Order: sequence, then C-alpha cells, then structure tokens
Amino acid sequence: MNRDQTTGLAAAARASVLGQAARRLSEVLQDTAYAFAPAAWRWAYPKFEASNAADAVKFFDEHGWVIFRNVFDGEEIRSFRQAVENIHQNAYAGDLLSSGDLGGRRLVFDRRILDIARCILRDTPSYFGDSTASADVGAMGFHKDNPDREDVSAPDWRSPYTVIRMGVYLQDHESHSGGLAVRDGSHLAVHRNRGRPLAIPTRTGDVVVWSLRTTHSGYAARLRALPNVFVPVPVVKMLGSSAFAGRGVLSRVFRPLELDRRLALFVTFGIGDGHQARYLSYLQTRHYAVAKWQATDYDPHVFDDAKACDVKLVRMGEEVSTIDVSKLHREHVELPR
Ligand SMILES: O=C(O)CCC(=O)C(=O)O
Repeated sequence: MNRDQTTGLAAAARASVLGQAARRLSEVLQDTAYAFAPAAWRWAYPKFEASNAADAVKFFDEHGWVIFRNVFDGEEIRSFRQAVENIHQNAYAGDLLSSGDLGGRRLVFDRRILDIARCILRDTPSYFGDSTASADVGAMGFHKDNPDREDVSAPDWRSPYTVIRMGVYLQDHESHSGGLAVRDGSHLAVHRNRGRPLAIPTRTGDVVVWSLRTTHSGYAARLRALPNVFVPVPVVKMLGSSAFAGRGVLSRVFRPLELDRRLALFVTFGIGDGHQARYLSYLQTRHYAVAKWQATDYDPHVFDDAKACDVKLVRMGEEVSTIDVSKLHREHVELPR
C-alpha cells in the first residue's frame, strides 16, 4: 500500500468515527426533545388479551409492536427462569425448540405462542430455528433486525413485512428498568432514528411482538421520578450497567432491574414467503445464526409435532453444515440485492 492510499484510509476512518459521533448526538438531541414533549408522558400503552386479535393486529400494523398481557402465569415464568439458567450453565448452543429445558411445546410450540404468531401474521407460522434464551446481555443501541436497513427500494421495503420476533421478558419492566425499547411506527421507515422512542412496559407474563423492521433496543432505562420519560439510549449506554444496579449515586436517578439477573426469551416466526427467504439468506452471513443452526438437531418426532401444532418447521442445520463460521460477519452487513 502506498502513502497516498494509507492517508486516504486514515481519512476515511476519521470521517466514519466523526459520522458516528454526529449520528449519536443527533439521536440524543432528537430523543431528548421527544422526552420533554408532554404528549409522551400521557401516552397510554395499550395491552391486548389474546382473545382480542382484531384490535391487536390493527395496533401492530400501525405501530410495529404490540403487547399481549398475562399470557403466562407466575409459576410458568419461574420455571422459564430456571430453564434459562440451566441452558446457560450447560452452555447449550442450539435453538430453544431443540433444547432439553425449553424444547417442543414448552415455548416455541406452546399453543399461546403459536396463536399469537398466527394472529399477527394472519397465516400459518413458519419457524426456522431462530430463538434464544438471553441472560444479562441484550442488544443495547437502536437497530433493526431485517436484512435491508439502508435502502428503501430494497426487497424488505417493497411489501408489508412478514417476519416477527416475540419476546418474553422474565421480570417486570413496567416499573423497572431493563426492558425493550422501540421506535413507534419505525417499521414503516428505513431510517434508524425515525419514530418516537418508548420503553415497553411488559409485566411478568406478558409477551411483546415486534416486526424485524421495527427499530428497537434492549435495556430501556426508567427514571425514578418520571418513569415514562424516555432516556436516550446513547446516554444509558455511556453509563453502562451501573445505571440499573440499584447501588451508588445512579440508583437515586434510575430505577433498578426487578431481579438480579435480566432474563428473556426470543422467538422469530415468518410465513415461508420471500421476506423469510431473504432473512434466511441474510442469517447465513451471520456468525451467531449459523453457529446456532449447526448446534441444533431436531428429533424426528418434532416434525410430527409441528404438523399437529399447524406450524411449518424449517431445518437449516443441513443447509449450513459446511459453512465455516469463522468467515462470517459478527456485525450487520447489508445483503447484496
Ligand atoms: O435484549 C433485548 O431486549 C433486545 C433483543 C434484541 O435486540 C433482539 O432480539 O433483536
């Protein structure tokens, strides 16, 4: 590499760092303005009963997210918490459907989970091994999960999006920090900073669903005095986990997590259409997804059960068995069209 090229690369790196800092600053300014708009304080967060499908679907279509209340009872949530701890202790690397602790109808094929997926997708749900038990880590920082995040003319944005994620947060986030944040209505805009930011108030037992096009982040913070005022994510990120620890000076400002460990379950469903196919192509470029598929093995009876539960089950393991995961992306890279 000659000197001109080295200088060019250094200048490009500097411009990219400056560009990122500018984007972060504009996010903080924009979200601070949202936080001080009185309308944001009065916003009533609707929650839906699973029986109220029509209203839930309408809300989801408009907002890009929806909460179903009281899907699981306290005993089930306690057993989910134990299962997540076991999965982590055993370092189980496969998906949840194939796991000993949360396999089969315990979560992914649970009737209530599939009813919600069917209701939001308005079609037979398709499951392809994208599910996780998360403990103490979350994606903090607003992002989308669909493949096309920059170009509104790319395939993800040409028709209504049909890949959804469901989150079961295994502690309260109505009065406590650490839950999901979304940008309201952001499933309709490719730009990452579009849409009012909201801390989603799931209670223990609720299920939240969002479109993979919806901009979201883990670890929303709640202020002690004004719990419904949204704290910009870059600010929380800067403060780090001490913001939620319930100790020290920050504990006078922020509400802590409800429990020591922040646990959550995530499951993704599509309907086997072009959006799902593109998402699967995209996941084949991602290290975490292929590593999970390679560690997943379904017993033959799981396919019978899928039929009985009216869900399409896509086995990705064989298709990705020869991929060298060390060559895959650890971060998002746009998928070529
Ligand atoms: O940890 C969280 O709350 C967010 C998880 C997330 O970003 C995702 O599942 O896409």
